[in-house]
Amino acid sequence: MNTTEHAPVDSLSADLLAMLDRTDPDVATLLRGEAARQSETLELIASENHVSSAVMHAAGTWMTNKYAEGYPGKRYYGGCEFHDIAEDLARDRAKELFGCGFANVQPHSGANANVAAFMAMCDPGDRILSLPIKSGGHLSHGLKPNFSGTFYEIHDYDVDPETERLDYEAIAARANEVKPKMIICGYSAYPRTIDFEKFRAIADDVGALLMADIAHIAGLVAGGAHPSPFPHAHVVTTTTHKTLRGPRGGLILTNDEEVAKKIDRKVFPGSQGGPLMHIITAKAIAFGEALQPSFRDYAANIVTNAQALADGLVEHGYRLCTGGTDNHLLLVDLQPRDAELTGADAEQWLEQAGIITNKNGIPNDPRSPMVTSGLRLGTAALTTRGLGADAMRQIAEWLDRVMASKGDASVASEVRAEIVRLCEAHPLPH
Ligand code: DSN
Repeated sequence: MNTTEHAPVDSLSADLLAMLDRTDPDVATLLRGEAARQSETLELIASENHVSSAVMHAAGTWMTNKYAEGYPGKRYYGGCEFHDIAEDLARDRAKELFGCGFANVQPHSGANANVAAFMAMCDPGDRILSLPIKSGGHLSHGLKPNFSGTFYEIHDYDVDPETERLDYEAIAARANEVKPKMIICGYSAYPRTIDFEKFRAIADDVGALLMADIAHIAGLVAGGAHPSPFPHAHVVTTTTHKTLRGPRGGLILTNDEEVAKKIDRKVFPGSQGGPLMHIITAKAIAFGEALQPSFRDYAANIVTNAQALADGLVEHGYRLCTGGTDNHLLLVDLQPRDAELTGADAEQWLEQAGIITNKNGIPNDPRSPMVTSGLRLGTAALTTRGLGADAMRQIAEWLDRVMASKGDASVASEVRAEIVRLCEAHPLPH
């Protein structure tokens, strides 16, 4: 993809680029390219977002230089005075944001958060009931080559083959058969509201623990646009960089004091060493931003935009898995529009036009995960740019124009020029 490599950047970034021009021009060039790529393209990957300048720059400060193994007040290294303050701020803000009594902000990622949660809640070999990746689950919920599928006995529940939605009666029946130690809810490609209360009732009926992985919807939960997993889940894991719009990282939450003690032990020293204090500092800032009243509007707008994008695509003849969306993402079945069209082709053609997406399997997809019959689209990053429902209709038209052209280069370049104009009118946050 060609970019101008002249994206408008904030003054701190400009200083960094000027320094790198002298000391490491190769890196200066790639950073300018990436800044321009993000500035001039539409980001529709459902798990991505654009952080504020404060979050971005806080992740590159003096806080990166420090080892701080342990927890505030109980470190294995001297010199942690300000790191304790940063971690306490992040923990307190996370608890306030999600309305719970405990937060561990040290997981390096959502997958790392899940490692620690599994270790805290279960023993190796225990039975776990989860949605498989092919139906919208996450690889850390039981995929065979992952730690989860390697060390635990994983059993599946599935979405209903007709409605493609969670069928709580069928899940209850499956839980009765399997008698799992833990049930996992929360997904990577499920466009509908999750009923955490029903999941807890199913878990209680079979004496199981409930883990909610809210990585995708954390920003919606924080902003009141999706029901909270509290007080229902025994443990909640999430990433901090998707709809929550923080730095890349993980987070574990609970209201159960016994679970909390185990989580702290299983994060450190159980599965990690030194926490990334620069990222924890950036998490504190992001949680502070999410506590502002404006974040509630942001969360509501993400959902309104997803529904407008869904309506636009349906008008162009696409089928949406489950028939639509309640959250930030759409899972588009490409087959009814064009039986030959694959997710892999669509992803590549759209990128040429400046629309960034990812191919995604749909329930019962006959194609392989590297090809797929679907596209997953999300509106968190578009909403951060300040785009609204009218823009979503226009984006649906661009998506269709590019896919209908089957990768025609002149169509891609025509759409790309229109997208650059829209992006210039809605610059990224500084
Ligand atoms: N890989 C992420 C996603 O794209 O949904 C989940 O961790």
